[in-house]
Amino acid sequence: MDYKRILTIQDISCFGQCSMTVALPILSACGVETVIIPSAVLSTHTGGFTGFTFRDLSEDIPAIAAHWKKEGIDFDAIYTGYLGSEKMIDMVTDIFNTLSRPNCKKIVDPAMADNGMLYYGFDEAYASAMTRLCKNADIVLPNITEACFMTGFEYKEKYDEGYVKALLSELDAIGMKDIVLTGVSYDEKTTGVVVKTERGIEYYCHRRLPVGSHGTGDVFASAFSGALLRGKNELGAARVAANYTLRCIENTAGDESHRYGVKFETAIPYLLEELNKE
Ligand code: PXL
Repeated sequence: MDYKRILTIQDISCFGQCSMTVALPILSACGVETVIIPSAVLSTHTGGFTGFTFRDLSEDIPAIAAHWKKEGIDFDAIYTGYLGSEKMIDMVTDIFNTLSRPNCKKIVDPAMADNGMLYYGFDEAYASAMTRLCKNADIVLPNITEACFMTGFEYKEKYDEGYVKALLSELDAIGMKDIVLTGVSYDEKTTGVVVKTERGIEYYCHRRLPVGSHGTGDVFASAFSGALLRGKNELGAARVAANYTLRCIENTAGDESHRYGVKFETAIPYLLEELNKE
């Protein structure tokens, strides 16, 4: 089997089942060599906790990248998530340019907003820096809120296919390449992922559970990146990632003390089943 190497750049939220603590095990389970750059270290993620610590690690990044360049360490894919500062975002563009193997897939999950709002600590300047980074990616994985922040398009809670098509056209117009738009739901019972590639616009629709869970965007993006490196196309990788994310939410539903993340670990055998289908 082809053995691929991916670099993921995102924060370490020490507690909370998101970002790096989710990406590393999921990508490893997918059978890809996973290399990390932590963008920041927090005691917890910023959603629903107060008083968390935050240490920005951007100062350390250029030396890490320079060392790898000297050692000839490079990547088949680079996948970024929560970065935490504009400085860090700009460094990622340099890393894209210096550490990519030929045909390296640059995957950017903007990881900055949800439900119509930017995450704690982010502002318009952060959103524009993230938009610049997304323009340098091969595949972007925004939710509807993030897509709206990047384009200035009006955010709506309820929308139809016409709205989603128009939003995708806006992303296209500002220079995004392949787009995987997550959390696209036209009714109460279903939700899904819209995938826009050279093949056109496709929609993978699945059941919608009546619970919102933290960290599911990171579970989805990690499984998507792993599945892509295992040879799935974008729609296939979106299907694997969406099915796995749904299973993780089901795994966690009903446990009110576990709203900060999803129990993704015990669903890993299911991820592998999905990955090995076809
Ligand atoms: O799951 C996205 C994420 C990652 N990292 C940190 C976050 C969040 C979302 O709130 O706060 C630190």
